[in-house]
Amino acid sequence: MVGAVTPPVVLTIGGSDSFGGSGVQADLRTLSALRVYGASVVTAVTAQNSRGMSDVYPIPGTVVGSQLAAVIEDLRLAAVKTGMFASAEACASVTARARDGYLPNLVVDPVLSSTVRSRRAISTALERLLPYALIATPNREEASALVGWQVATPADMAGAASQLAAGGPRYVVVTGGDFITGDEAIDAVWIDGSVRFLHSPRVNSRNTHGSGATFAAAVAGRIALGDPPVTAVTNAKNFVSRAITDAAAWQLGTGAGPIDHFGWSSASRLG
Ligand code: PXL
Repeated sequence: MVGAVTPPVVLTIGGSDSFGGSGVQADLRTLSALRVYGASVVTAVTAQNSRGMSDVYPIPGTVVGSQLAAVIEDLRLAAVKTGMFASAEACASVTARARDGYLPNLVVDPVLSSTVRSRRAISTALERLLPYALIATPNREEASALVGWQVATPADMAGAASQLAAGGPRYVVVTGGDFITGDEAIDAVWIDGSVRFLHSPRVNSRNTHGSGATFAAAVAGRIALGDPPVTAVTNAKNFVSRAITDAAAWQLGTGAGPIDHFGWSSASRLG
């Protein structure tokens, strides 16, 4: 019977984006597009739009812990994704649950927003969460903050991926969506002892708001659907590339607009 199969569950832990294009909103949209059921633990409320972030209001660590307790005592999680933390305490409450084995197939997107007050303390707290991650997905800037040196070139991305993998995660993807050589964007993936580069075609669009969150959520969603990690990464990358391409002509907001999670503007669906 159609609809009789219970969907897998992914929990996303992160911030609310008032603009709607990134954070928990992007994660739930991504999971829905993949036909995965999404639960959410909110770590911060952000005031932002397509032109940037104006304020971050942290949710107290105890409140983050309470949301987490409610979810894990009731739902069987297939995978978990973390995004923005606005306090070290909130991150630590997640790390405690990860340590106790409640957060399977953990994908850590180590968001380090410059708008957050305690950026250094959060970075340190994230380093304590990373050993429990199956996959970490920093961009070049986040990777730089975590390794303590400037990650610029593809060789740097490979070095940072291996350095971060030494801290725990089995797989590390240093995303370089903003790093274009020729007609390609490059990501460095640490897999089982060596680094592989993934190439994707350059997409010319300023509508990329939420593409990092979407990538990590798609990785978690694909893992929940049964993909092996490397396949999940490749599928997630294709998902994001397609979503960026499809939203290239969208005019939502006056800055960097959102991406097309559901393929509403796919060429195949037009007309
Ligand atoms: O993609 C990074 C990110 C995650 N979570 C929230 C955000 C952002 C970037 O703006 O606002 C809530």
